[in-house]
Amino acid sequence: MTDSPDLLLSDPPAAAAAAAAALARITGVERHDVALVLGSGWVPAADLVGRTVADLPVTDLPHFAPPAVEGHAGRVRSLDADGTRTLVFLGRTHYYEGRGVEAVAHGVRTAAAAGCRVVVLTNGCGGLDRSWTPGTAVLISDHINLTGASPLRGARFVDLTDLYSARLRALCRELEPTLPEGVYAQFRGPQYETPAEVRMAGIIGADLVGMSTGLEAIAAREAGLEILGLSLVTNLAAGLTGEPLDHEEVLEAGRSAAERMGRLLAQVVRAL
Ligand code: 8IG
Repeated sequence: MTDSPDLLLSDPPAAAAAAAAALARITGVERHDVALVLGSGWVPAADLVGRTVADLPVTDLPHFAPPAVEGHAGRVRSLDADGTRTLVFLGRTHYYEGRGVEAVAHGVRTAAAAGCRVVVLTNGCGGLDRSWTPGTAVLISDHINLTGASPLRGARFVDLTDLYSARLRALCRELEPTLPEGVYAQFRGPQYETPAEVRMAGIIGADLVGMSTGLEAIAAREAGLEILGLSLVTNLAAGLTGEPLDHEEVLEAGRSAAERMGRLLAQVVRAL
């Protein structure tokens, strides 16, 4: 296969195929079953999901960028979760990094090219429901894409009904009946919202505000993956507490929730 630094822009599926081929070669794992994308607060949970078969910097795979954010580790792991071959991205490329939608979608496209049928997209985000204290996990029921961008090119009229699989959400609620559900609004970032933007998000139907996941979910649907979205509320959205938002607080909420989130993901991967 031809490959060049420009392939990600000229032919994203070919770039994903190249990355999947490198993944198979480096890990010795020919195909994977499930992919996990671990966002803010979820990275430490990876250790609890399964036995590590291989662990590499994501930049060892073609067309992946190094991580830009503290708390996003920039590694890829192949895990064996009682026989389920699990591809874990510890960290992701965000739209606000300015590398384009192709870089944002490259992980889920690589997962699909590696054989995955399901992707679990996780994130840390702000919550609009005051009862969701930092550390609350929420199932994503739907999203509102406020980035103005799309990972799709040309006249690709992809259906987004049931984008966040009702089957997988029901399965999660069987494992953890108290898991609430919410609509995730993706802002472009990297700044957090103003209090007025948070009020707007609530009025238009959002329960969660973040800077990832939506664009990845669209690309994952196009690639034929079944999608589970899980948010970790690391902070009440701006303006709801009277206090400013602090990235360090966000990281701490993740560290303290890691074990619960890891157990949840371990159960989910085994139940798929
Ligand atoms: I962690 O309050 C985290 N990520 N947009 N707003 C947005 N993204 C976030 C937030 C938040 N917290």
